Amino acid sequence: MTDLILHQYAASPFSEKVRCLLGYKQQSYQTVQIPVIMPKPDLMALTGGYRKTPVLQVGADIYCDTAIICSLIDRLYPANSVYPDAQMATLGAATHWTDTFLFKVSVAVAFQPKALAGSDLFNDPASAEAFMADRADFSKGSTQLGIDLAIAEPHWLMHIARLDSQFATSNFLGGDSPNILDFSTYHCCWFVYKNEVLQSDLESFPALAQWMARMAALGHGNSTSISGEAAIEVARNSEIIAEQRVTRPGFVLGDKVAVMPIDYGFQPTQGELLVATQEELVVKRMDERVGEVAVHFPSQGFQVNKVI
Ligand SMILES: N[C@@H](CCC(=O)N[C@@H](CS)C(=O)NCC(=O)O)C(=O)O
Repeated sequence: MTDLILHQYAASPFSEKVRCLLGYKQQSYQTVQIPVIMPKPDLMALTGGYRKTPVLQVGADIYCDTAIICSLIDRLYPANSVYPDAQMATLGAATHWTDTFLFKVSVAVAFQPKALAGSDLFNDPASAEAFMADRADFSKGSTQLGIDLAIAEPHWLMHIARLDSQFATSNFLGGDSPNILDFSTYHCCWFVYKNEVLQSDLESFPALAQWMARMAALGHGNSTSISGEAAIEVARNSEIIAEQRVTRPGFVLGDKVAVMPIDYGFQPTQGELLVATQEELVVKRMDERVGEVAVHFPSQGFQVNKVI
């Protein structure tokens, strides 16, 4: 059995995407509850800089971004694949739009003034202030995470109405069973409609509400909580499983590189290039608490630059 450790927090929509996929695959895994805001010292020891949530750990291999996390889970547990071979380009495009543009729109809708009344975080002024300051730092240098509610809301309602129409004739976006687009779409809808203040808005979209209930019924699999320190111990006692392979023009194995997202969260991970292929980037790095780890990123949505 492969021991998966999901570094996550309960309110994180992208963590919900992964928890639901693990539920669909009926898997057991461990979780580390990471802080919602910086500092995240145990996570930083593992990733070397990448700070988004969630991160999946398999021994000394650390997977950043749900695009690569979900494809790894599907590869490890291939029954009921959510990546049908014949639709890889379509799904790659659609999930990227959903996890970037639709997610940004969902953040604006979920954090609209009337919704904040229903949020524990925003009911405590000190926590709200710390959260806002952290997220301002997180998105520094990027325009990709913020959008005005006045612009976001019509885009949200348009897509929600289209989804509602489609679910009137189909159980899942994938047809009779879910594909990866169901999971990407679900975490955005969950983020908005888990707030009681916004739940009544779903009454106008009954087929969407039923699909959300079907997705929720997949569950989260079986998870056991462990400490960040225990996860670090696992990494320290494991060998890297990533196999070296550099096919990207202009790069060679062992190049000193920095990898970071292209949209927001410009906190780079630096190390030696271990893998650079069409689909994946892997950096090998050394940390005094963790030992040697391989940090994996999807090529889509990330940039790799040489460090002189
Ligand atoms: N493209 C990333 C997006 C992840 C993301 O934006 N996660 C949010 C939380 S759901 C985040 O990192 N927020 C800042 C934080 O948790 O520190 C993915 O698919 O994993």
